Amino acid sequence: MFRKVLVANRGEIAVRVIRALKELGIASVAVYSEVDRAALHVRMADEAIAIGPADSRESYLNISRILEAAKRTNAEAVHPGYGFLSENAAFAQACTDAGLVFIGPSAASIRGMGSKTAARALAREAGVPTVPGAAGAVTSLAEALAVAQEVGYPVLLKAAAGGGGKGMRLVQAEEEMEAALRDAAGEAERAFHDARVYIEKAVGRPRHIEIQVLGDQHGNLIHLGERECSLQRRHQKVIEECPSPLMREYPELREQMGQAALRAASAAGYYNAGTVEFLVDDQRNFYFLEMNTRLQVEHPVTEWVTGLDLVHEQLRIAAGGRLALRQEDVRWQGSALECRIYAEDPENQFFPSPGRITRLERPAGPGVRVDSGVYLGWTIPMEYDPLIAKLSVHAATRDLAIARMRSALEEYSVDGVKTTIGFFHHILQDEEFAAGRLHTGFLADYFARRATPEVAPEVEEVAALVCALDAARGNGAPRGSMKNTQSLWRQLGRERSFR
Ligand code: MV4
Repeated sequence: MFRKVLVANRGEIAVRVIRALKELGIASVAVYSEVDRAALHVRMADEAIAIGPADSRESYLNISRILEAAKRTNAEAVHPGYGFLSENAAFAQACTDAGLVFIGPSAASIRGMGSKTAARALAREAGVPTVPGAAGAVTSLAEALAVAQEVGYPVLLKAAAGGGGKGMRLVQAEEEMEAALRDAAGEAERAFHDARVYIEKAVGRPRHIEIQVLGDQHGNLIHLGERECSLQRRHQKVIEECPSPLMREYPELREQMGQAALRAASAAGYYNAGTVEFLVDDQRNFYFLEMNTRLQVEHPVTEWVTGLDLVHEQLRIAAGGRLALRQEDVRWQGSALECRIYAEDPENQFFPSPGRITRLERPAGPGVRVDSGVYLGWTIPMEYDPLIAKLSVHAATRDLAIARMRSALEEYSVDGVKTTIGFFHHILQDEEFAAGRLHTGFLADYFARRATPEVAPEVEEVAALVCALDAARGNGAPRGSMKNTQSLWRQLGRERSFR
C-alpha cells in the first residue's frame, strides 16, 4: 500500500479521501488555492501545499503545480476526486510519467470514454444497447437530416467531446435542424474547443440510472448495482438513490444492466471505480449514455447499500491489489438516499449564495451520514461549486429512508448562507416522489404541478424537452401552466417557511 498520497481536490471529496487515507495509515497531502487556505481539507491533511490563486485554472486545474507539490512532499500517488482533473487523460499520463500512481483508470480508458462518439461505438461493439442515431459525428446538414429521417424526430444533437448536457439541442422537425446544428456546434466549440456533434433519437421522459463498476488491474471486474439519478435540475443531480425504485418492480433489470455495464467497462480495459450511465425508457429499454471514469459525487448511496468503502477499494486497486470480493459476494441491503445540499437560494432560481457560515447544526443518528467540507465560521468561497454537504441516509426500506431523510433535514440548520434544505422538505413530501415515479423531467413537472402562470426560463428549457418528447410519444397534451420558480417558492413559503 502507499505511504503517502496527494489529494488533488478540495471540499467534501478531499475530506472524504483524507479520511480513508487516515483509516488505512497512509499520510495525506492536501493542496489548496489562496481562498482555501483555512479550508477543512487543509486542516485535516497531514501536510498542505499552496498551489496558486482562487481561479481553478491556475490551481486545482494546474497540472504542473500539482505534480510539483507531489514531488516536493514525496507523495507516491495522486487521488483526483471528482471534477477538476479527475477525467483528464493528460493529467493521468503526466502522473505516470512523473513516477506517480494516478488513483483511477488508465489514461487510455479516460481518453476512450472522453469522446462520447468513441464511447458509443465501443459500447455498441461490446453488445451494449445504444440509442439509435449516427455512428460518429455528423459532418454535414444533409447527413444530419438523413440520420434524423431514418431514426425519426425528435432527435438530440450532442457534443462529441461533451457530456452533461452542454451543447445539447432538441430538434423536433426538419426545418429546425440547420439552426440547431449551428447552435450546438457553437456551444460545443466554446465549452470543449471541439465543435463536433452527433445525433441520437430523443428518448421520452427517460430515467437516468447508472451502474457502479469496480475493476482491478488483474482483470477482475464487478458491478455494485445501480443508482437512480433521475432527479436533476439543469443537468445537476439533486437527489440520488439506491436501489432504483424501478428495480423493486423489475429485479431482473439490475442484473441485465449490470452485465451490460461490465461489457462496456471490459471493452475499455477498465480498472478502478467507474460508472456506466444509462437512459431507461418507459418500456424499460435501457441505452448506454456515457461512462464516467472517476469516483462519483453520489457514491455514498452505493456504499450504504453494499457495505463497501469505494475509496478503500480505489486505493487497493491503484496499489496493484485485487478486488476484495467476487460478483456473487455483492449484496444489496436496504435503501439509501442522498440530498445534495447547496448554498443556493431556492427562492431566487437557485442562485449561488456563498458566504460565512454563522450557525451550523448537523443531523446525526443511526443511518445518517454527512459528507461535508465546511465548518462553523468558514466562508464558502464564490469561486467554486457551493456544495455545503451531501446528506445521505440508509434504512431497511425506501419509505423508512425517506422518513429518516426528512427528520435528518429537520435537524439540519445552517445560517449565514441561503441553502436548499427547505426545498428538499417539499420534494420528500411529494406523492409522486414517494411512489418512485421518477424521470428526468420530474423536477420540471414538479414545479409545473404546483404552479400558476409565468414561465421560469430554466424550467422552460427542461419542460420544452419533456413536452416535445411527450408529443413524440403521441400523448402531446400541452403542459399545464408553468410558473416562475420565484413566485412558486413564494407560494410554497406560505405553506411552510424555509430554514
Ligand atoms: C438524452 C435524453 C433523451 N434522449 N439522450 C442530458 C445530459 C446528458 N448526459 C444526457 N442527457 C439526456 N440525453 C437521448 N437520446 C435526455 C437527456 C436528459 C437528461 C438525462 C439525464 C438526466 C437528466 C436529463 C435531463 C434532461 C435531458
